[in-house]
Amino acid sequence: RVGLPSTSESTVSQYACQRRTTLDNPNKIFTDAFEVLAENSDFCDSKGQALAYKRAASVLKSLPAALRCLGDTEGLPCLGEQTRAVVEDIFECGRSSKVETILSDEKFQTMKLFTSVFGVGPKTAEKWYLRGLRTLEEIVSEPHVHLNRMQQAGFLYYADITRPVSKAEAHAVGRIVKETVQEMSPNASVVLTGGFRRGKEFGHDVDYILTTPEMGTEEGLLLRVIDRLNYQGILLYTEYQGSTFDANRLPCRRFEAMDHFPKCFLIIQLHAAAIQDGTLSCDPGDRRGWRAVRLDLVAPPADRFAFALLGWSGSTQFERDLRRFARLERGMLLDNHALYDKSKDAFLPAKTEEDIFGHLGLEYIEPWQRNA
Ligand code: TTP
Ligand code: MN
Ligand code: MN
Ligand code: MN
Repeated sequence: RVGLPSTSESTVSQYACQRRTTLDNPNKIFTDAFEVLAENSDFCDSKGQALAYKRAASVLKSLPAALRCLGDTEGLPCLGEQTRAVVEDIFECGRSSKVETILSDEKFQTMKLFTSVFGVGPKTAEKWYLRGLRTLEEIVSEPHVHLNRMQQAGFLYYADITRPVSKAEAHAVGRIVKETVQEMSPNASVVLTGGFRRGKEFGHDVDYILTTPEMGTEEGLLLRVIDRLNYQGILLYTEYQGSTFDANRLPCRRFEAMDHFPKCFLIIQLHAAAIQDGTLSCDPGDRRGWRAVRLDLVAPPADRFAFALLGWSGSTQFERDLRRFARLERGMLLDNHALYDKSKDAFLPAKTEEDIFGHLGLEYIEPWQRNA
């Protein structure tokens, strides 16, 4: 069993926050299959089953080498009968018939197409599917379909938004945000988060955290940044959510990605001239000289920066397991805002992510090792 940890030397933790998961994934053939199964379960509203597939994929992503036989899955956490059967299928036939069936299923294909539109979740997609709609053209031309503002933007910029954002484009967006912030608040900081902080080459959007040393000024700063981008004429879509943050509220028990900080979900125009090497990841035939990019900005108060950074850096699976580990192994509650120790009945403050890992008694995991 060369290359894989045997049970005697080291065991793989059931918690992603106790594993180091880089972007190089030697088990992609298996994890891709699990991710199709997870997505299908999510479409069918089987949250528990979806989570089981996501956990299995996450465990395999953390392994230093490819599985060589079914026996290599022995002793691994989060791999049950169903996931082992998929691994066995892939070893025997080079593919999983269960996955092939889903991929060729009309409902799955349609749900995948509809949910690829910004602002369309599984609920809406299913409603459209049950009405007999099958293509994006049918949706926009159907008079009885009501689209909200977000979905309208999703259709309008569909081609751009579904095209992956490159690292160079993400940094170009960061420079625009930094320049804008600098003009108004020289002490404020703009920090990259999300998938690009984890080292990804491509992403579906760009995520930055804004914060000011003067507590209580972050919400105003974010609003002025939005104003300024709007004045520059590069804002194509703006969805602003004001703060609902309450410092006395306990961290939430269940995993939910949404937090209470002031934030915005934007679509901005990124011009080729703003990019270091001057090339946009667009069709070569595209003569506009710009592309639309999804940008998320969040503005936590300074004393919550570390929690927000840890929460927004992802991956989602890593975040889920951090919170589950805190609750089940340490009797603590963690979310994007705070860490609370139940036995001490006290909030544990943190200036850095290292402080949070320290409070949890976890070895520090670098952002690029959080691709669980
Ligand atoms: P995403 O931008 O959705 O995902 P990503 O950056 O990991 O991957 P991609 O390349 O596809 O963009 O979310 C980033 C993290 O932010 C994710 O762990 C969830 C978290 N998040 C919150 O904590 N609160 C929120 O309100 C939102 C919208 C996201
Ligand atoms: Mn790896
Ligand atoms: Mn992102
Ligand atoms: Mn995002």
